[in-house]
Amino acid sequence: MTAHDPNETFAPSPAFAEQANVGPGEYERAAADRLAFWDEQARRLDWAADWNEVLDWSDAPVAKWFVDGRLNASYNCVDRHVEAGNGDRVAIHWVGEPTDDSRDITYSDLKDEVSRTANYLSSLGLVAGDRVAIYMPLLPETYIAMLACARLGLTHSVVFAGFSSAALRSRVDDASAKVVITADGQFRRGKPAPLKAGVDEALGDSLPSVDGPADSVQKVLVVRRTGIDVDWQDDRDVWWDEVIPGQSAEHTPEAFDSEHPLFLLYTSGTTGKPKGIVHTTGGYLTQASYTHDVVFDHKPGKDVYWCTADVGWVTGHTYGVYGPLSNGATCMVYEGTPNSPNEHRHFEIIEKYGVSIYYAAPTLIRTFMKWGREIPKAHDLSSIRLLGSVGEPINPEAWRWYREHIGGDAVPIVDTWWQTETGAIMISPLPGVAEAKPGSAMRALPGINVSVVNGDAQEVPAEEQGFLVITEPWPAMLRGIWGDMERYRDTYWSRFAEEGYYFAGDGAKFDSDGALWVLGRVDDVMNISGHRISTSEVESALVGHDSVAEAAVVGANDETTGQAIVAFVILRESAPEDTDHHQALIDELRARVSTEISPIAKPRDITIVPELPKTRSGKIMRRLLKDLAEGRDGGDTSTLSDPTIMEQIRAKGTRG
Ligand code: 6R9
Repeated sequence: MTAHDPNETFAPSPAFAEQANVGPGEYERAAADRLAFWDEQARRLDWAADWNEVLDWSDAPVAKWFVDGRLNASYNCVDRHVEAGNGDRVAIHWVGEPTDDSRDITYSDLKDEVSRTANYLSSLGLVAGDRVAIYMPLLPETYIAMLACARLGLTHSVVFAGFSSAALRSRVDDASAKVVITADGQFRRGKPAPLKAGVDEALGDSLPSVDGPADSVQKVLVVRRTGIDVDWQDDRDVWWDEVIPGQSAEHTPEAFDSEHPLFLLYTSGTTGKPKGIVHTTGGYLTQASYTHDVVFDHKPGKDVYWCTADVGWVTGHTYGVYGPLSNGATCMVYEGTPNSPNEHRHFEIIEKYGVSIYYAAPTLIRTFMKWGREIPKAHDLSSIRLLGSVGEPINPEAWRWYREHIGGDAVPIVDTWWQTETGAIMISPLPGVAEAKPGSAMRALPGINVSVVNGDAQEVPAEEQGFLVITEPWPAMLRGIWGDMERYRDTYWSRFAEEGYYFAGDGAKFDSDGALWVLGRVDDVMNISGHRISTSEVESALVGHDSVAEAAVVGANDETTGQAIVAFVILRESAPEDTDHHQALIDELRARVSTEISPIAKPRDITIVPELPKTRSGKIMRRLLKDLAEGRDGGDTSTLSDPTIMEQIRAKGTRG
């Protein structure tokens, strides 16, 4: 096993740095006058009316950006590219899960389809400010629906199509959505699975969590995707293909106030009532557009850009739809799972379409590692010139593997830290500037101010762990929690109320070179005999072993040490299969953590499991593993991508 130097850096090649959209001067420019910098960035967009003030923070923590400015997000993502003569450029290369199913949609096509859909939605009597729920797999119509809502000032609320009908219902109710847009079904590993049936259940009165039908919903608009049988309510349900194609392709977008709510997105994975994060228009689109440009070094008309996230997640909103389309990007959209029909699917798509920018989550990268390097090796991936990571701390081992086996050992990797709440990327290397360190998100972007502080809001010295805070308001920041401003203040602004810092809920540290390391949620910090050890540190050490594909670590109550470290690991395909070997492997792993971090970090238990409990967006739900490790019955598993996983893990018992 090779131990890597944690200070090893990867500088961009001179050729990359030379052609990069921004250079090192960007930081100073932004720091010299932050608001003037954002004022300039907002001018990337087309505004129908200019703003009178860049930021109004007088009602903190509720910001107003680009006060009194007016714009239309859909016009900015669609029409203006057509007007600029780029109507023939492909906006979306869509690839269905069945291998013979694909569609290319140009910006002109997109303008027509979005206009038709907007005309239909307004014929229903919907007016700006009404909410529309979108419960769809990754179809062209999903993008069209979002952009049609934006065009009319309808606030969309996308609910991940893998969520249960109960989850859909609570989101529909919370937002009093008037329309639900869905599909008859979705393809999942080669087979059609029902989707509309889930909507019927959500809106009806049979769920245990509801009393009576969802009375806010007037229409359910259904895309015919799989052709499976569906139940039908004539007065409520309409087929997309029966009402949209006949609409006029002409639609004049209206400009809305910069602070008009563009979308709600509910955060998943936590207990209790979901939080509807509110994002508005002008500031959000400004930061989405700016960050997509500079972090991904995007070149319109040249790059083929692939953000693999589902639109049910914030990454799918900002870097699947609004950021790239506002910049006239050609986007790859793939409907299915990465191993349908086999593990080659993503690499085949990259090769076929010449994908040049690829943005994925560490969990997917570790899955690729588990499948083995032979799979990407069978493909020509030389079109790739930049890789991105988002969603969790990326362990240095996965970072190196990603660069070596997907990035041809040459391309920059941007490790991007942000949240549903921040709306857009906040911390990331600039790819033409940074000497990136594997595992570090490096530095706050130009125009963004962050700090790492202790419980008393004092900045902590280098190498010491503290809380990640954002010290100044930023354009894409959330404006509240839908219907619960009290909870908004409480969750994010009460911890450092005096200083007015936004509390991100993540632990972080600066190293002695000034690189920022995000160490995971603060509730993921363990306390072992008084020593603070982050779960991701131990996970990283475990995953550094050749036989381990993924690891999840939790702190469980322990009589002697306060907390004890309990680890769950998935082995790589190449690991020895016979279970006699497993005890030896577990001993080896313990020893490894002990030498890599410290004997204090040695896990008390290590269990080899077939899978880990993950949300649909790929975050490991450590809460469930903690329940298991502390002998409690599992909590709510409804947001898991595979609800049976906990049963499978429990069957293994915790031992080691
Ligand atoms: C975009 C997104 C936010 C939480 C965040 C943090 C974790 C995201 C990360 C990262 C370390 C990164 N996170 N990106 N941790 N390095 N590059 O993921 O939004 O689903 O709201 O999650 O994800 O813990 O606080 P969201």
